[in-house]
Amino acid sequence: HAAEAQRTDLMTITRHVLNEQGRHPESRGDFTILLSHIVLGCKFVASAVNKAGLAKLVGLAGETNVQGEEQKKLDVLSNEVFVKALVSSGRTCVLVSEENEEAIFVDPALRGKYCVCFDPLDGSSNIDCGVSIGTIFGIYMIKDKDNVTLGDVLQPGTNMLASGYCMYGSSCTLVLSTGNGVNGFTLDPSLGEFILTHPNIKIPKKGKIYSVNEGNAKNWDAPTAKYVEKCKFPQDGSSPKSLRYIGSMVADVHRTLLYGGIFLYPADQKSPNGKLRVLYEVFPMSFLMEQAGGQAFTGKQRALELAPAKLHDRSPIFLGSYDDVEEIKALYASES
Ligand code: AHM
Ligand code: MG
Repeated sequence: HAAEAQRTDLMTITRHVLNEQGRHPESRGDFTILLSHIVLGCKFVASAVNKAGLAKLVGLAGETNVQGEEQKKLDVLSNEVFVKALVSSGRTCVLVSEENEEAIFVDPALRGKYCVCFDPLDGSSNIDCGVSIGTIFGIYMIKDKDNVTLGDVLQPGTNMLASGYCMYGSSCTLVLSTGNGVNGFTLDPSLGEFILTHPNIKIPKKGKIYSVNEGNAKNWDAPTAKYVEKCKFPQDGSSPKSLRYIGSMVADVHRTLLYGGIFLYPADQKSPNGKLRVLYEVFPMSFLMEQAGGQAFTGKQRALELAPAKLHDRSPIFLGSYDDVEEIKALYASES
């Protein structure tokens, strides 16, 4: 009968967030409205990604983004949809997108109290071959409504109110934390609604998978190299770990969250700060990992305690199962 009840008593993401926010009745309306605009963006991208091959949306749009990469049409489109949805929610004041060099300050008439940092379509190298890609977002509260500055988004990740990602894969899954655990919702295409399918996600304490771009091994620092060596040739009698690497952060982190293990994008000699961006990649994923009982470490400190100086700052990141991240922390500690 439980299965039947599930089918008739649908826990949509909106209903779930309203329940969760019941503790703060004064804020529940605003946050729910903000989230519903993010969800709209995700549904749009999900639908565009599904049609990409047909609609000839794939391919280069002839523009270059902040990091100097050629933008794909889908990136441009997704960014426009998210920016417009967030602005029109009337609940945001500053937006930071991977696709925009500068922060977007919302017109005062439409301003609300939330700041959103997001990567509208991450993993762009995977678009043209139909491999999973995703949207990542982190949400902050503005400090002073009458005096909005860049400082409102350049906050440590510990100040984050909520974060999440949406993965456009074989199914479309939205994983969200509002600081009270982690929940996963799957888009039911026939309803157009995200339904709670993964309540209270906890990452296994220790995992059997490591996930890293080993093509960069030549330039790694000693602790990273030692760690990966241990994954392959454990000296304590345990079995070697499996390697899984999709090259889409959302997909690699999603698997890590559900199956356990560790995801690494370390520093290397060529990129001393790694590749991934603090505000809209490292922070939201670190927040989710901690909320699920895992850890996120930069090689020097707890990732959420970073204080970004610029919008598109990068940081090395090691995140995943509690025990696996402990190991890498120990290697960095014995190094210094
Ligand atoms: P993007 O923002 O240009 O898509 O790059 C970010 C992606 C992440 O999704 C992924 O974890 C990483 O880049 C993979 O990088 P690499 O190809 O160097 O392994
Ligand atoms: Mg990205």
